[in-house]
Amino acid sequence: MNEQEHYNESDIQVLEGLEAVRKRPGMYIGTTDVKGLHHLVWEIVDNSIDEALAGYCDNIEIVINKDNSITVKDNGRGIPVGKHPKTGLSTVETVYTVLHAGGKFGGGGYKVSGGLHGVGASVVNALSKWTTVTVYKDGQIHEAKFKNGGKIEQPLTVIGDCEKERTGTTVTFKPDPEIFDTDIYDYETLKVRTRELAFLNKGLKLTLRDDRDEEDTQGDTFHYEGGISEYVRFINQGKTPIHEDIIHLEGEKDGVFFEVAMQYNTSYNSNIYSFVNNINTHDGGTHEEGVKRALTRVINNYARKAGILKEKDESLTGDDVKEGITMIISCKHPNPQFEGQTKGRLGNSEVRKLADSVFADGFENFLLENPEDARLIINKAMLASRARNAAKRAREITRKSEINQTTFFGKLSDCKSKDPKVSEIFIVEGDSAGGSAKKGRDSMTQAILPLRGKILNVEKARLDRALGNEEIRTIITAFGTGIGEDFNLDKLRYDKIIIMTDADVDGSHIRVLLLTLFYRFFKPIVEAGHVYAAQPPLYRIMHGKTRKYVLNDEEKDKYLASLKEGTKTEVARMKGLGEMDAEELNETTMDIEKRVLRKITVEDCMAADAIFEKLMGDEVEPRREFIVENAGYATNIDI
Ligand code: 1YM
Repeated sequence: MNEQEHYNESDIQVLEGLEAVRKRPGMYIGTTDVKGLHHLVWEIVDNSIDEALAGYCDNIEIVINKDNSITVKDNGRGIPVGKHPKTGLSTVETVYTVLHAGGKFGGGGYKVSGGLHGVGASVVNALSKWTTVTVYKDGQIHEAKFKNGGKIEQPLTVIGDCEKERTGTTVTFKPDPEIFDTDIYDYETLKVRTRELAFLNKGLKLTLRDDRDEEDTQGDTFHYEGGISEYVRFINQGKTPIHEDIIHLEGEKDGVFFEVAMQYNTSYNSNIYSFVNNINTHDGGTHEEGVKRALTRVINNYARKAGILKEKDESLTGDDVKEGITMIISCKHPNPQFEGQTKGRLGNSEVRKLADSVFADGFENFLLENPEDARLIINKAMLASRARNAAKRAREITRKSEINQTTFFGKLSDCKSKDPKVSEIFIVEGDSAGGSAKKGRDSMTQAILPLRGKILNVEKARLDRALGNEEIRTIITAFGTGIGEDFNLDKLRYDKIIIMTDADVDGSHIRVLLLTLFYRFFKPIVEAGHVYAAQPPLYRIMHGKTRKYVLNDEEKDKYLASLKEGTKTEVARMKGLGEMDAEELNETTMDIEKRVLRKITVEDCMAADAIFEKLMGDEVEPRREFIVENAGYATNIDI
């Protein structure tokens, strides 16, 4: 009788606990939308992963069943089946019905479950219509069943025998549709995280299968002996690495395990992802800080010692050495402290030192043993540094220009009007065309900025170099918007920015450079539709005393066909802007009434940007060919 009463009491407590979860599911799993639905899977899988981290499990299967219930199966030791001293229930029932029970039972090891929300198996059970737990252990199959939010339907019972060697836990649960907005699982969502878990836990085999799909009988199996190295390789697919080997370093201290894998590619972005106990630390933390600090220090030390970075050169910054890096940082910690609003930051201060020393030692060795790779890595960081400084200079110049405009306008012949709504600027290729344009313009509303082609040669011109270019600096000043952090579209001094270049290779060069410049630094100007290409005529047709300019062959043929025969007709192909006199230029290309402009879109700029990147190679001939073959979009501007 006494025992019966006791059982009832704890039974009531248990039910109250699970009821609390059902009342406020958000507190335990964040949300009850599709995200929360998927969260349930990881709560169960986490228990299997813990078992893998403890060294007893190397195979996990996840199945979406036909009825949108989920089965998770592992080959670990199996949840203990004995009676639990405190609850009087079997351990399996305790783990699945007592809130926060999971963590208290495990002896040592890393507990990944309970990371973000401190929840576990009992929460999944509380939010499920039904749950079945099967344990294979000591030659027997044990089963417990729960229904309606974790009420015990069938206490743990031996339901059969199995081979003595067979051990493991299988859990099937059906999320309660009364709790969740949706009960349909998304295969892709589960796949991405399953793959990630395989990368983060090397050697562990994870299989995901969709039994709703009649054709998918195999599912996807993820198994990476290389762990996070293979994660880096995966992310860098489709990018161009600048060194062959992925750098993979690891170390351990006082039960804290730390590892990092990285490889540089030719892009300008960095992909750095960090994890603690398989949980993504979006906001970084001590593990990330340790690595970044060491990365910057080691590269600078090496570059100085090797004489690549001279005494007069300023040190490379964290941003410089990060350019083009793909890096995965993974830390397994027995007692992680998650900080910040979203608990996405690791706070344990001892990890900073561990991460720093593991990374610094290993990375320095890598550089010493691979001097060729070291040179490529450092060169990349130095180019990033130059680009950063150039952008800074350009910003400073535009700032200064507000103080003393005339000094910084260079060759700009500005218009008299200060009203941006009626003002326009022609960026003109070459001094001679610039001269004609200046004479032929309406000086009230039209500003002329001539560019000298040679200076704008894109050979090896990275944007930092471009920004070191005086004329480009003048462009920035003339626009008045500033650049980078200071950019302000409202300050644009012209309503129309008109690129006026020839339809030849050199003209393409300049266009590609300008469009790239606009795309990277003045995108809002392009988006707002302020950038245009002038369309100088391709032919001049004299018919008796009448003169006619046409933009392309089609127009020429049409015009010629319409002419009266007998009168003398002369067709001249216009070679370039430079050969037109002021009057001609005005009449054909600049006069607001007669000219034809083509609006430049962001897509035009993107295409130019892609070409620009290809142009960065060292060999001249393929580059020249490339321009001639691919600058078609740019020549179209002139059609
Ligand atoms: C499909 C879900 O839960 N596997 C699992 C869970 C446990 C163990 C093994 C386990 C842990 C320990 C000892 C230990 C859990 N046991 C407990 C508790 N798969 C799944 N596999 N023996 C077995 O941590 O010492 C909680 S989870 F608390 F009962 F030990």
